[in-house]
Parts: sequence; C-alpha cells; structure tokens
Amino acid sequence: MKTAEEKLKDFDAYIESEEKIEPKDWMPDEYRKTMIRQLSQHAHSEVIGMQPEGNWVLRAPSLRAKKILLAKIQDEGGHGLYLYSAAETLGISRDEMIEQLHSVKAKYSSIFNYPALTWADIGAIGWLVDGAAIVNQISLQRTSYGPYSRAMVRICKEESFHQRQGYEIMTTMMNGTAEQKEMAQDAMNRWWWPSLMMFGPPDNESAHTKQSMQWKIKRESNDVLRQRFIDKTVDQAHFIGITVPDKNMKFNESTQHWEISPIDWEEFKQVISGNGPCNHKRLSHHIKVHKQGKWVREAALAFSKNQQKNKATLFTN
Ligand code: BYC
Repeated sequence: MKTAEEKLKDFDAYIESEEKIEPKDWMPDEYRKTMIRQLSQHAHSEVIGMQPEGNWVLRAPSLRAKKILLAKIQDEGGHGLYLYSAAETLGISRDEMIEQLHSVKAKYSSIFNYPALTWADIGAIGWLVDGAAIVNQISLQRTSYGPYSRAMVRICKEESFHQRQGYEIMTTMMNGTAEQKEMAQDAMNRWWWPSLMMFGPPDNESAHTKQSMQWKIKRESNDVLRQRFIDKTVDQAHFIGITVPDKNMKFNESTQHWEISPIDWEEFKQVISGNGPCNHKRLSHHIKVHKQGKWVREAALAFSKNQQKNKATLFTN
C-alpha cells in the first residue's frame, strides 16, 4: 500500500510524462477541486453566454444571419453540456453545480455581464469574445485531465466557426454605410477591453496559475494567452479598417508584439464581484428559466427510468 506522499510523487511523474489523468485515477484533492472549479466555471460561461446572443435572434437582419446565430447559440448550449458532463466525472452533480452558480459560489466569465446593445455587438461577441475563447481553449486541448482535453478538441472546432461568423458581420458592416461603420466601431470600443479581461488577472496577481501550470491544468499563463490574442486581433482590426480603442498602443519591433495601455483591473474586480452592468439580469434570468424547466427535467428523468424498467422486464421475461 502506497503512502500519500508516494501517490503524489507518482501523480506528478505521470503528469510530467504528458499522460492524461482519467476519472478513476487517483488524484490529489486539490487537483480535483481546481478541475471542478475551472470546468464548472467554464460550463456556466457557455450557458450564460447564450443570453446576450439569444436577445438578438428575433432581430437578426436576414434569414441567413438568424440561422447562423441560432446554430451558434445551440453550439454554446452543447459546449455547456460537454463541460458539465466532464465535471460530473469528478464526483460533483449537475444540480450541485447549478446550485453553486445560483448562490454565487461559482463564477462565470466576466464578459457576459456586459449588454449586447446593437447588431454590431453580435459581430463583436463572435469576433472578440469567441476569438479570445479560442486562444484560451486551443491551449486547453492539452490540459492534463482527459475528459476536459477531449471536450476542448471538439469545442475548438465549433468556436472557429463562431469567430468567423463574428468577423464576417464586422467586415460587412465596415464595408457598409457610415452609420453601419459607426455602429461597428462603437461595439469594438465597448467590447475590446472586457475581451482582454477574459484571460483573467495579470500573472503576478493570479491566485491559481502557478499550481495549475505545474499540474498542466493550464498550459499557458493568462498574460501569454492575452498577448497572443492581442497580436492576432490587432492585425485583423487593421485589415477591416476598424480602430482599436487604445491611442497609446504601439508595435514593439524588437519583441514583435503589440504593446497596449494598462488594463482597468478595478473594472474587472467589480464585474467578478457581482457589480457589472448585467450580473443581476444574467443570474436572475438563469434562476427563472431553471425553475420553469423543472417539469421538463422531471419528465425526461421519469421517461428514462421507465425505459430502464421496461428493459429490465424484457430481460427477465
Ligand atoms: N471571469 O487565478 P486566476 C465562451 C477568477 S466563454 C470571471 O487567474 P484561473 C463563450 C478566477 O476564477 C469562455 N472570473 O484563475 C461562450 C479566480 O477566482 P476563484 C469561458 C475570472 O482559474 C458563449 C480569480 O479570478 N472560458 O467560450 O487560474 C459565447 C483569480 O484568477 C475570470 C473559460 O472559462 C474571468 N474572465 O484562470 C461566446 C476557460 N478570470 O475561482 C464565447 C477556462 C479569472 O478563485 N478557464 N477569474 O473564485 C480558464 O482558462 C481559467 O479559469 C481562467 C482563469 C483563465 C479564466
């Protein structure tokens, strides 16, 4: 029988050799706790993220735009399901995770506490928010927890389509009338800084990065991923003629990176502590529809229990 210390040593060596941790493998409590925290936060983000977009389904400017938006929102729901299922393999139930969301014990991404005011916001969400999500998630495809890593592979394929959808809307608007260009620029001005905050606090203030990187839960740090997103997105902005709302931004020839002005971390802290423009709206809507959906969940469970009973009778007869 191995001691706790020996088990931990084996675990660390296993991670070091790039093997994936699977649900039935031994893992330190802290690894399990961190994984549940990140997976549930990620799942909640996907589902809460459906709200600002859902608000525009009935107002999409064409049937084509409506179909694409509907498909994207449906994908986000699916991502939530993969991630909730991956979290359940660690011993927490879906009900517990939803309870933690409703009682504000679990977070969801800060970005979804901002309103989607115009159709251009749907473009900005796809281009910037999904764009930021992909940069983070490509790296998470190599996370050390098997079920999370496999979910990420599938999610990334769908996210690339989402990012293209948003960039297409922004490109179309930037080739449109003066009013459309102004609308696109206004959305860019409002979504740029919150998108940069999606990557989390700076590395030197991030509570979890060091341990999460040691366990290969996170493969790259918040600042590294944020910089990658900036470099990609600034070039895309220039290509369609939209202005990045940062007058002091400059390209550093020696590092080959875009350098930005300081981020307003006070705004980020306010948003993640419940004081963003839409925190109350997003959470109360989720609580309301979760209550409304109770009979659906009960009916689905009763149906599946009934099916299992019928199967059992079939085999005993
Ligand atoms: N928002 O030590 P840190 C999407 C919290 S949605 C809120 O750096 P960590 C999409 C953090 O939880 C994309 N809270 O933490 C869907 C921690 O607080 P707690 C969602 C944040 O975990 C629909 C504290 O700040 N993607 O794709 O090492 C439509 C200290 O932070 C945020 C994911 O969730 C934030 N932005 O790193 C369109 C990716 N940032 O928990 C698109 C998976 C930090 O101790 N998650 N906090 O109370 C991750 O990669 C990491 O969890 C993070 C944070 C990089 C977000």
